[in-house]
Amino acid sequence: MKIFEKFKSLAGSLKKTKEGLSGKMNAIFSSGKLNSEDLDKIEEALILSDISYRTASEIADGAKKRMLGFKESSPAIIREVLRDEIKCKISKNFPEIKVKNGKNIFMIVGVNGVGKTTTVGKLGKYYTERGKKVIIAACDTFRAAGKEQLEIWGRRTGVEVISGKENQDPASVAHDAIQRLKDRDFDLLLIDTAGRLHNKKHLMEELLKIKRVASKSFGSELDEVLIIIDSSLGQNSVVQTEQFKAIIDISGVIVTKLDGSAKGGIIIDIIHKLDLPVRFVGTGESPDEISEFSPEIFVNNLF
Ligand SMILES: Nc1nc2c(ncn2[C@@H]2O[C@H](COP(=O)(O)OP(=O)(O)OP(=O)(O)O)[C@@H](O)[C@H]2O)c(=O)[nH]1
Ligand SMILES: [Mg+2]
Repeated sequence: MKIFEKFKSLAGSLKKTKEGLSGKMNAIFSSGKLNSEDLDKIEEALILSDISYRTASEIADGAKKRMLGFKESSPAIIREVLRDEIKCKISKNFPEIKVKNGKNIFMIVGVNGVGKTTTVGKLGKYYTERGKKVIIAACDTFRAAGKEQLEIWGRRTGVEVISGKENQDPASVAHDAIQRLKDRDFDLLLIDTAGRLHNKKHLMEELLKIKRVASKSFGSELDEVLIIIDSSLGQNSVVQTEQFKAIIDISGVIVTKLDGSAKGGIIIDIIHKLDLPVRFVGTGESPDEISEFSPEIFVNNLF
């Protein structure tokens, strides 16, 4: 698959963030110089795309320092310097996310309504198309609709779904799905969980229990615990990630609803401030609307 094809939906879904940033940035770039007033404007523009104040100042200051090394200035140079500054903040050496040979488990967590179940459905299709045999555990036994929603996704994408009865202990559903993962030639189990807020102690304990029971049945740690966050919630989703991370080990982030949001700037904070890799972005409601994340493509499509 060509690079452009692979990330096309990531580029397209940044349209709103780009629209928000471009007008302001272009006005700054067009002066061709970068004085302290312009730096404040850059900071403001970044904050409006939901980058935190601290990160926005670091980016503007970093760009200013870099500019000192240039004899000349032009709109193109300023743009490149800013892009480079952001790229440095989000290009970290995280190990790649991969489905290794043998058995793999990814567990999906997050607050209510952020797109967990939809993402599980999309990932089922994504990895099936890449030659993996995928099975899904519907561990949201809280809402009857949660299970039905996944069964529909399963039929749509040809992925087997293991679901429990309403109000069954979600950890036992995970356990049953792991037996199936081990007994049959499946490569990857995706565990969907019910939405919850970090401050609901019993619900967070339930999540830890699912993880503990799953690791025990699996015989090793889960490969990934991915938090799903809704980009339209802006900085709130950065806070949510931080709060979840304090309670449960998170290995990566999937940012949904980027297609309808101008707040794509949060991705910079997730990587830079929270030191977590962004693995995928959700770019729409359909099964194919998921894209791998690339720092390069992200920055090149910001402004
Ligand atoms: N536009 C857009 N909509 C999305 C995306 N991902 C999910 N949605 C929509 O967001 C809504 C909620 O999605 P769900 O997958 O049910 O969210 P959830 O986190 O499983 O919700 P709970 O299980 O209730 O916590 C649905 O209407 C989805 O179609 C996305 O990337 N883009
Ligand atoms: Mg759900």
